[in-house]
Amino acid sequence: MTQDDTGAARVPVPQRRILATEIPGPRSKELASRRERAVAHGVSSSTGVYVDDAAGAIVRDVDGNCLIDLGSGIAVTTVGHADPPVVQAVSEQVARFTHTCFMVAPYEGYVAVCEELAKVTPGDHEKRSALFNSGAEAVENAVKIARHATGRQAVAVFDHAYHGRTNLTMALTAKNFPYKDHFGPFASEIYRAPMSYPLRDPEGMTGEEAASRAIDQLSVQVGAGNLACVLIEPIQGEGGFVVPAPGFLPALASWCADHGIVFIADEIQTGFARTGAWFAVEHEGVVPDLMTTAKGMAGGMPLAAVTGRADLMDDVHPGGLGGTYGGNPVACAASLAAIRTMRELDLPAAARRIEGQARPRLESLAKQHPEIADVRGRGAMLAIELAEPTSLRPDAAAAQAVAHACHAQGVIVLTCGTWGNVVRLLPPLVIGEDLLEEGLEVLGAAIGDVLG
Ligand code: PLZ
Repeated sequence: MTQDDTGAARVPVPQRRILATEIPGPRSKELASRRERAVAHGVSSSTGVYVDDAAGAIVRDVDGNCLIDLGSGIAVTTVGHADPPVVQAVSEQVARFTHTCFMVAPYEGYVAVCEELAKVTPGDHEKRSALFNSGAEAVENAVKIARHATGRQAVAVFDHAYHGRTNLTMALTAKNFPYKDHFGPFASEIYRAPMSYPLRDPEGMTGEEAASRAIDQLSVQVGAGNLACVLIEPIQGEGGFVVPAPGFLPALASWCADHGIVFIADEIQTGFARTGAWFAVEHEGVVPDLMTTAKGMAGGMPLAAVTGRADLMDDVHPGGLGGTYGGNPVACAASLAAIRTMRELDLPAAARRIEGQARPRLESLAKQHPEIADVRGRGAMLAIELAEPTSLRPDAAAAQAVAHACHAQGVIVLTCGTWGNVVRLLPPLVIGEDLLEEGLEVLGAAIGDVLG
């Protein structure tokens, strides 16, 4: 038991759902009204609760409500909130030093994280890594590296893609609102190709056929010889948990290899055990030239990386990559502890167990409700897409209503999708079976209330 700021004993966060007040409760509402006058309104929050503390798969709010977290802060707390080894590693590192800047006075933690990245990412070729603070920054740097190494400028991305909110990554992101609206002009030399989206593609279209459609468009409209890289999320995150048809990714990767195009997998949301493998490309046997990672890699501390073929990475001149905070020592310590937890608890297997428990529940809900047009995802990255049954017209209002009903009952779920009509689950991989069951029951009841 630790002490709070008044010196009173603090109760450990229980691993169960507790509804102490209505949600959001009075203290959360008070903070929401302070926020109105202090925080830019362009920054929004999907739940109305303000957090007091969190552990494992439970977030406790300032009113004492304990919410089951099926969102992990958008796929970040993969090892659970306040994972004890992460807490210990961070505490020790904070006491030793918090910052020197790796570009000024380097330290072991940065090197050790890059060594781990070489081990856990697919392919046994020689690799290098560079560390950054956010996913968007990693994506920006992957594009810089691909352009430098190929001497080409064009970048291919896909429909429904999400790669970040900075200027280059806004251009790479597909969806206008809320990410890009009135924020232009955008970076040039970005070309968008059709994604494999089994629910909405012509019936029976294979992954290879979807890849040919994309490759043909890029060949005709851009020219393979102008492309520095093809950048793709192996399972799309913000765009709606779109899982491409089998064969799509390998066909794209082999076209890239044939034409000297750098194949970049954006594993920022899918990476680090989330989908039941260390990385989602492994399900398709694809070894990317470069990979971007962030989110789950550091147990909640901000850390991101570009990892890839040594010849491409080392093409960049010394001093060409960097940033004040990239690979911060506290974030590196957290990452080493989080990766250790993933190994020790075999979290890829835990993600597969979560799928085994949750997918049948979601599928049986889909049988009861024809508005659930699709159940998809892999491992602990699962979603339902809500649409009008025959036309497949997206139903964003229903997805929002389901999410709100869950929040009110103390379960955090998130929405996503180009049309905002997808409800997604991203639980911490350490979630207990009972807690997940309870979260799924609440979700099922919310769906029943909203869809009737
Ligand atoms: N690439 C695949 O999922 C971040 C964004 C939430 P940053 N996804 C959550 C929001 O609305 O801002 C993401 C991602 C993929 C890149 C990013 C960007 O990562 O750490 O948010 O910059």
